[in-house]
Amino acid sequence: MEQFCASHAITRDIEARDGIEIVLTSGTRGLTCDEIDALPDLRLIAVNGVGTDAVDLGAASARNIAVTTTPDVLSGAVAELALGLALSVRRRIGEGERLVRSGAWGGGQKARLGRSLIGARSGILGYGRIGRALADMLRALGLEVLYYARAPDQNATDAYRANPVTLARDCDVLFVTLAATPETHHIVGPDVLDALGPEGTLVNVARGSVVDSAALATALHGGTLGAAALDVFETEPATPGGPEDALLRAPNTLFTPHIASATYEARRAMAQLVIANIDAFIAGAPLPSKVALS
Ligand code: 8YV
Repeated sequence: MEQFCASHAITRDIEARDGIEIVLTSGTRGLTCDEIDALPDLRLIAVNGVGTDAVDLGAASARNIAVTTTPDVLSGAVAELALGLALSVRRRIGEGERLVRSGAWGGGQKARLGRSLIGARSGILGYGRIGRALADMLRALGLEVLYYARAPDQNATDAYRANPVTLARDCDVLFVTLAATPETHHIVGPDVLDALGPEGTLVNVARGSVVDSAALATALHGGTLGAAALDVFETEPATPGGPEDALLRAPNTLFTPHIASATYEARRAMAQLVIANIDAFIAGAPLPSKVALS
């Protein structure tokens, strides 16, 4: 395994031990190369989530360890949070709520003006299961939907844009729903934010690493980007005074603490799918939602 591990320190709370065949982990917790290395009998990594970016897939594949996730069952929950974030940040619902609670109801009408979502052009960066579930919701609200993916989807009714900058230029609200991979790291950088512009809104429910948060903070503070709503951050948890501080202090923002799949309904279905995968593994049956590893 040596060639795959960046370091050989066991960085988190898994100690080397024999006999462990199955690890159940979350999408954000994952399992590092060192941890995989420390578990010589490991045969299955069951992820309670869809993100595999925190799992060292190379190390898993090299050891022929199966990896499963919980696709589909959380798509609606994640998509609806993205929709809620877009509506809330554009209509300034969070700011309005704070005005009422602080007793500053009469803060002036101009201060309360927002931008409508209905009638806006939406762009979806990443047209997988979650992106397509969101597209269905946006279309149902009468919004025009554009999307970017590595290749056009032949079954899509939505209009394709060949790169993220063109997508951002042609939409008012850019939703980020793509998987975090080395290729998508900082895919939303200064060029995409510039293209989205001072009236544009960015919504990220994917992973923090796909957005260059320093560039995002600069764009928001400088007014070259209209607004941003984030459920995910490059450093989680994001805390005042921490690495995301400039972002947390930026105007026209709305933040949630990585809760996109956190509904009773989605989490119950995710748990059932995780258990179905583990049961199938124990029974020696095909795994219901196995990740294809190269
Ligand atoms: C969860 C996620 O926060 O699906 C993912 O990859 O990030 C989220 O759904 C997490 O995995 C819950 O365990």
